[in-house]
Amino acid sequence: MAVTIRDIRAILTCPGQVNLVAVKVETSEPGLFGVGCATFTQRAKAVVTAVDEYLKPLLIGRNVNEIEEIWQLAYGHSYWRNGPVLNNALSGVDEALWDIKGKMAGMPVYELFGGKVRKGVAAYCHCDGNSKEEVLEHLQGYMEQGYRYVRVQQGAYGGMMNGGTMKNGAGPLIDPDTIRFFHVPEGAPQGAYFDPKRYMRKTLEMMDYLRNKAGFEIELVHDVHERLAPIDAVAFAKEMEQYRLFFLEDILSPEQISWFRMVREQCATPLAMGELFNNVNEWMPLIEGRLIDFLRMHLSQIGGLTPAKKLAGAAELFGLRTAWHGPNDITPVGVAAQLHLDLASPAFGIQEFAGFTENEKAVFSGCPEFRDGYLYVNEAPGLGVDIDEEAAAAFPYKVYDDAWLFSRLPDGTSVRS
Ligand code: GCO
Ligand code: MG
Repeated sequence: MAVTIRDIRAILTCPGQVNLVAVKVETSEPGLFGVGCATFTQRAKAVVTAVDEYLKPLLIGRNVNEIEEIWQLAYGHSYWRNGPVLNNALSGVDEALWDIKGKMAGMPVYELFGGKVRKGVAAYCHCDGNSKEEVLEHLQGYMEQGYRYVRVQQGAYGGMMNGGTMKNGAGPLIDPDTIRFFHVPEGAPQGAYFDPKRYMRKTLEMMDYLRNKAGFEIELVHDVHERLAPIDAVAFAKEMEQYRLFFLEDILSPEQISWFRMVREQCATPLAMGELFNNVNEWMPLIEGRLIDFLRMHLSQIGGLTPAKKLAGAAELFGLRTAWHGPNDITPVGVAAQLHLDLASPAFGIQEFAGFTENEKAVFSGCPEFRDGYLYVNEAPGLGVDIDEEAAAAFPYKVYDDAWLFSRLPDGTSVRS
């Protein structure tokens, strides 16, 4: 008698700075359930609706063993190709089904993917500061914690003044400091102002300083976060080549990926892209053309472990590596799902990691552990992470502070973040 899906529900909780969505899939076998990650923090409530109103009625009663069948059915059932909301909802069910399959097999999920090709997963963390000196100080701190890979930024993304974000939306005109600092026109609206050319200059100065002070042993990454005009991105990648980055991330927006060819023809700075991708048509040209080096997809944004497993295979065949997206807008279940894939992938590159707050560890048991530069799963069958729904309810949804997403150029032009 096949084990079937008995119930599916989305669990929305905000134990840290951002809204997290987990999905619990309960089965016809008493006590057998799975948990997956469906976190799209800027649109968490839309994902909850997609899970509870669309996937639940579609999938209840189906055989939990048939993960690929369920993924293809759920993906195609919307007819129009999935975007970020539906992909996240599908990811929550998909990862929960892999969790269930591991529990039924009595094995951690990495065993189902062919077993470990490494004993620990090397991680990188985020290092920021308002000056190159402050970035160096923080970098040295992370190196003492055992990190051998560190992302370095000076002033968040785009080098925003003092790394802060302006108040967003309507309201009084922006403060006098911003007006002076960015020389904005009269009547300029609120926003997170940044100056692309200043950002380039300050970041190159920072990199030069860090390499002079910290040397080339420490692997550094930097995230441009789509803040440059394409031709400036080409120049920036070329100037960064001397600093031997582990990778330079999101130098272009998803709408401008055709410019990657020009970058590739002019420099050997390793390139990373993918956290904003939802659809195979976005990443295939970059993989086929070997136009980037690291795949940065957010697993729930592309539909979960099932598509990510295929992407890791494509990376191996085309000479790319994985660097799954994983700052603070992902549940510990989602982190564990990435790690199980990282442990079994020959094409693994590096894993982004933002740590867990004490409240997140109170809501999610079995969180992966960081020790001396490496991440470890807890070896329990499945993904190894569970959610305490009562504890989750104690941290209700918070309106997302999206001020940093109202990015503006010095003349007030609104740009993507
Ligand atoms: C990264 C990302 C994040 C995103 C965030 C958006 O490389 O970790 O760029 O910092 O900005 O995930 O919600
Ligand atoms: Mg990024």
